[in-house]
Amino acid sequence: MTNQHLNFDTLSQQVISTLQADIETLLNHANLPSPLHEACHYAMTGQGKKVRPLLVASGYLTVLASSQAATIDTLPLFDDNCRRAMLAVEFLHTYSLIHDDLPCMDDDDLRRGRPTCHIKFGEATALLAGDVLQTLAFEALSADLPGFAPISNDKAASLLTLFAPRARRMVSGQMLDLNAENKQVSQPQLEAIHRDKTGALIEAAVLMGAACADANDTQYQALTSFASNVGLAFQVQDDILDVTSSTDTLGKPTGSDEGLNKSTYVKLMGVEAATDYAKSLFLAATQAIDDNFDKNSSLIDLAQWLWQRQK
Ligand code: GRG
Repeated sequence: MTNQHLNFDTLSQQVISTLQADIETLLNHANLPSPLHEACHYAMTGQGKKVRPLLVASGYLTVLASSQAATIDTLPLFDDNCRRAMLAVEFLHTYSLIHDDLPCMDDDDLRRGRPTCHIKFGEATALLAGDVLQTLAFEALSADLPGFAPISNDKAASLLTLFAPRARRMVSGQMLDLNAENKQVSQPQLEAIHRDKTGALIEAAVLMGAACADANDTQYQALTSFASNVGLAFQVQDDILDVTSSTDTLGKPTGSDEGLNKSTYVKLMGVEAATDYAKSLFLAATQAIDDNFDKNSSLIDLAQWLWQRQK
């Protein structure tokens, strides 16, 4: 197998199986009391798409392929630091979903095709599960973990420097989003919300993958452009799917944006123009990779896979 011809399904399978095992390792390492362990385990093992870990792995492989003449012909495809970064983004993302579903936020009772964490375990446990998953995301990037080579101080510092401010921006974005409920917002205002709420973690995922492969400044710039376009496209798509898809397909309730009187791209520009906008963002994202990396980058496959969800 070479990176140039790495099939996206193969990459997804590798990411999912590696992540599943590593989630168990990190949760067992945390030794959480009951029912906190069960609540975290439940939330972390729902049928999520694993977009952010896939972005880490694809960012890593894209940089690696362009910086070494040799092809990647061994399994596993990613190194231990890359596994840590995949864990960090999935733990942080799942924490945000648990808290976002709480009655004081979006008050949703379905997530990843199952009852939300607070419906299953109660609000207090769900709140703590979100809290501890957030802590574990940072631990994944820095602590000694069974089955992982120790991470160097330099690498841990560079990953944390990419991750921490973007984790913080996700929460700021959520505040801006709450502030915008029941209000008419402009497109630039909506964009500012989502660049933080959704985009920042997507950016962290790609850049941490790149950092694990020792990306240079030009590569970081291209990957930042890719991630920022994909991050926004992903949110525009989420707004569209909220009105065009079904609860069964998404595994979460549809129509919830309307119910909460949220500002969305669909409200701002209608489904058709929002779809065109998402497409243009995905195209801009792939262009940034095309211009700077091998055309067979798995980041391009990933952007195309995300775009296909639309159809
Ligand atoms: C800190 C409470 C708190 C919230 C932060 C990220 C976030 C803000 C809330 C999550 C809810 C939400 C609708 C976010 C928009 C981004 C988005 C589309 C999330 C869903 O991500 P997917 O589709 O989910 O990757 P899966 O379940 O597939 O992992």
